Amino acid sequence: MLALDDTIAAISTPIGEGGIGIVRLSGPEARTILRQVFLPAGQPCDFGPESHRFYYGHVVDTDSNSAVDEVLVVLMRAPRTYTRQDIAEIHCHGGIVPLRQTMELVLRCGARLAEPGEFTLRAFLNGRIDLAQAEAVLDIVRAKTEVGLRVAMQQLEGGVSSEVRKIRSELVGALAYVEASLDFPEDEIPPLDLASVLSSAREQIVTLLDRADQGLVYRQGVRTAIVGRPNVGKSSLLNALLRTSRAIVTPIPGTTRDTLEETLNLRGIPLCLVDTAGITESADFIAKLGIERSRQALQQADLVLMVIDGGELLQAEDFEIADLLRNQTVIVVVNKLDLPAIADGSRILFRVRHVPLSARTGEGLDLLEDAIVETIFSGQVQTSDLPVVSNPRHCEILRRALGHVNAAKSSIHVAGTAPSVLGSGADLLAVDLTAAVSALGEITGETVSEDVLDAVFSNFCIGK
Ligand SMILES: Nc1nc2c(ncn2[C@@H]2O[C@H](COP(=O)(O)OP(=O)(O)OP(=O)(O)O)[C@@H](O)[C@H]2O)c(=O)[nH]1
Ligand SMILES: [Mg+2]
Repeated sequence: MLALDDTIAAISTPIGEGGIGIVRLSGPEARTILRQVFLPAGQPCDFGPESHRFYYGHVVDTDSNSAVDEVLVVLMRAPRTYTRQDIAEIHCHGGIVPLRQTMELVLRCGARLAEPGEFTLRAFLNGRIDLAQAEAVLDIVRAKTEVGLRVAMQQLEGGVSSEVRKIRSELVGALAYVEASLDFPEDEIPPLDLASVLSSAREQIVTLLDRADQGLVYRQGVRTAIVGRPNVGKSSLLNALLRTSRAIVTPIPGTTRDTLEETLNLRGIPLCLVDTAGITESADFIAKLGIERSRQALQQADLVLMVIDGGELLQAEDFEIADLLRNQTVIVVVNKLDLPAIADGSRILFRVRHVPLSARTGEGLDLLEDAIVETIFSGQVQTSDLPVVSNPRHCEILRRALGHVNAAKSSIHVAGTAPSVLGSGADLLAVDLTAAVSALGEITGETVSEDVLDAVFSNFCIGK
């Protein structure tokens, strides 16, 4: 997959019926293959083709001499292309059959079926984008909200990469200094305040990691389970939050039998809301299966909205459910605020936040939304103009790099900082700095193994 000298091809639009469907080629033979399968309308001899210009005509199967589809094609000559190679695109009518046939033709003419993400991989291997930027491409495709998209765009434009590169280059400077002191102990080396370089690197990494909590939320969303005993208004709450009548609501306990998921864009945060079957002891066989799913949803949730009925006395089941939530991030929703208040909601999960509301009238819903946003961000205000790390792979690397920087810091105490006194600890210092520098390089892809590349690009779809 790391080879660049063959020509890859893929259907780059989703499979199914669409307005158009695009077969894309990248590689040295893209132009030749395009000329083989495409017959331009009008004066065929004119078909250079000129770069970055659309031509109208037909894809023709030369074996059977039959037209496969009426198309527009464009050839983009390297290097002004997505992959920095020659790229050809054939814009077919968006049906499965013409796309398949066109694909078969280009494969017959010598193209190879592209692996998932291989176009973007080529963009990376050819140095057009770094690895973090390549990953941002996928995040853009998958962005669930506008804020998620903005975070991904910043990453694509190199925001995250440039922060990481800055830290890395400071550490490279420190490493060069330590190595010079080791290699040429006699020489006069301009002094460098290693301790402050390391402190500054540490601080910058910590800041990136702090902001990453938000980045992860915007990229991955928050799984939010709505739980409670039957009939307290869980499905009504789901509907109220979604502002549609998505789930069935009835006065009969046990209405919801299975978990039900919907995505909600809550002020830019993608919430995956899961409505669950009311948890109760008295249940028939089918209901028990549903309740088992409720328990699973509860365990998998990042955030739990526990609903209680404010219009009734608290029941043993409420307390049993509360018991299940001890290690979870929870907001207690005291529902049915429109009815005379009877439940003493404060008696349940008293350390967590309680929000009284009425799912029926909508009163208090905005306060719940505030509470959700504040809980997710632990009360921190969002800063959206700074580049935000939003990729778990990057977070893991930053944590690793932080470990190496911390280790280097403690080696300074052994080694001292002046070149003349950089004693036995200097070797250690060099090892830790090298590890930190190399780790940070994995984010941008300067130092990265084939396995990591495989892992990153296998998440892409074919044709991207
Ligand atoms: N007065 C009032 N009634 C409500 C409110 N929210 C829900 N209800 C009523 O409570 C009953 C149960 O509502 P659901 O939303 O189906 O409750 P649930 O928790 O999903 O119930 P199960 O699916 O059976 O576990 C229905 O009759 C709703 O109309 C509210 O805020 N005020
Ligand atoms: Mg329900």
